[in-house]
Amino acid sequence: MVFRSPYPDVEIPDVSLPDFLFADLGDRADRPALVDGVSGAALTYAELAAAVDRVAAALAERGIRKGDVVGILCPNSPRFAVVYHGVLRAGAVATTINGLYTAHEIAAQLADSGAKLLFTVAALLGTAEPAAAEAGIADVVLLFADDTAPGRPTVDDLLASTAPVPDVRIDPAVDLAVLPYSSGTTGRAKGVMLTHRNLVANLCQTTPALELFRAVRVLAVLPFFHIYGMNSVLNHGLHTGSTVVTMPRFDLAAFLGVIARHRTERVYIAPPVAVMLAKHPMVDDYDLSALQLLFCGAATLDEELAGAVAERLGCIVHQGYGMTELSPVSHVIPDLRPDVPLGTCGVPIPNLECRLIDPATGEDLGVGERGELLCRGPNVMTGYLNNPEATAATLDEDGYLHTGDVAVFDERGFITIVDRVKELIKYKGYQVPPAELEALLLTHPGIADAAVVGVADSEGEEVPKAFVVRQEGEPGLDGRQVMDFVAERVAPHKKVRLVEFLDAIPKSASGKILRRELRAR
Ligand code: 4UV
Repeated sequence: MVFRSPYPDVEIPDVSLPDFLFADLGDRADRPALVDGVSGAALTYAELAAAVDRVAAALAERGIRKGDVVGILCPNSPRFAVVYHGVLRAGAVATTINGLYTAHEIAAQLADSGAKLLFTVAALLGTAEPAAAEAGIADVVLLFADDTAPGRPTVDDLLASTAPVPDVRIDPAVDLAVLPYSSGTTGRAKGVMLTHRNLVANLCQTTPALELFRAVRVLAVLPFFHIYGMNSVLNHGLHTGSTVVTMPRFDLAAFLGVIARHRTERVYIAPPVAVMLAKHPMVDDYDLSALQLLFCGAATLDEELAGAVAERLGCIVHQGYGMTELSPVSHVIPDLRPDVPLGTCGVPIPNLECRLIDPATGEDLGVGERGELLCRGPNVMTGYLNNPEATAATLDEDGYLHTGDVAVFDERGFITIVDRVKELIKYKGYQVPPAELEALLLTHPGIADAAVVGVADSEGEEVPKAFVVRQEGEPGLDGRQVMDFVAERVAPHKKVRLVEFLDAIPKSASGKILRRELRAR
């Protein structure tokens, strides 16, 4: 059975993302497109479009050509958007990197994607510089001039370029726009190949269900390096003529202060923020009356929690479901429908076909049955970069993307995510690929074997737990040592937070870790 959207299909223009957003500014030219939530500095749509052209021209001058990959390792700011769209306007491909990554993690993404230039900020040079050196990148450009890094090329230099905007022809259905990294259903993080059409399609597909999202002030605290912050917050905000108010990182007091000061009507979050909004006393100290809709995605949102937040803040709380490989949205709760169970992720977006299958037999399932969610549509990635095996394991011959999530459709077509059949762990909405941690643990001389799975901690939060088999003759290795070993080598969200020692890791006859068995312990 194929599940479809209650909305009719939408038309997807055959244009590049920068053309889609900036070719015809109409009456929005003089409206603020981006505001720095901290400093208050603003950029109008016309200023943004002009700056994007300058960056594209300067990148071409620096030798960046169509199809080249450019790394962006920066916290959210209006300049992030200028650089990101400048890269795309030049016909290049943006690979966006988590600012909390270690130098080695950054280098791995830069090298795997084949990046030729890296944008960063002075505060991240400590990891960016060794990473760029490891990946063989000589061209590192700072977003802002900084006294601590004098003499470095900056975006100001790029904006001063008088070169012509490069005349690149972008074929939206073929040419890549971005390469965010995701581990997908299995293994290490891989470059997710998203074309201009994928991103434009998802903006068009989410518009009918999110009519209220037009011309409002939108808070962008979710990081732009992740597809949710990048396409659903930044690009969707620009597409709807809204003002996108940026925050470089999450801090509860600053977050509440920005909502109050900038009177943002739409705020996008992941579930851990919902917990704070429901429980933290500080929330009462701020005037959050402008807030109309709190949109939550990236991990399961508890229905009761959603209700508590809605009641406390007096706003609508809605959920969506997405995945990097889906550009990223496939399901949203329509914003004109407040009478829906808050625990659901809403309905399929237009132009999308969904199926549920029994993961063991591949048999199609119907309403009320639990099955793996499959999606097909114009927002589905073209594949994983240089990885045909992983692509074939995720995208089937009929073009359906196998999400690795187990879902149920109700009679009204609303979907609830109930489980996962993939390895992926989500810590506070961020991806933790178990394969990466397992490979790292095996490099410890005291560890003979290891497996990492997601388990619920005492607060109900999913956390990475390592099952470890000690090397013979290493009886002294304890859990703290294992956690410290990992913590020194990975970004904070990937830390192992629980450790249990076993005599052997349970595995199938073919040597696959029996994760279900470990999770059930
Ligand atoms: O690849 P990724 O890190 O991507 C995301 C994207 C989430 C988005 C983006 C835009 C939206 O508007 C929105 O509502 C959500 O997180 O991780 C994908 C996996 O995260 C889990 C699920 O396991 C995906 O395969 N996940 C994402 N959203 C939900 C979720 C959800 N609402 N409920 C349960 N799990």
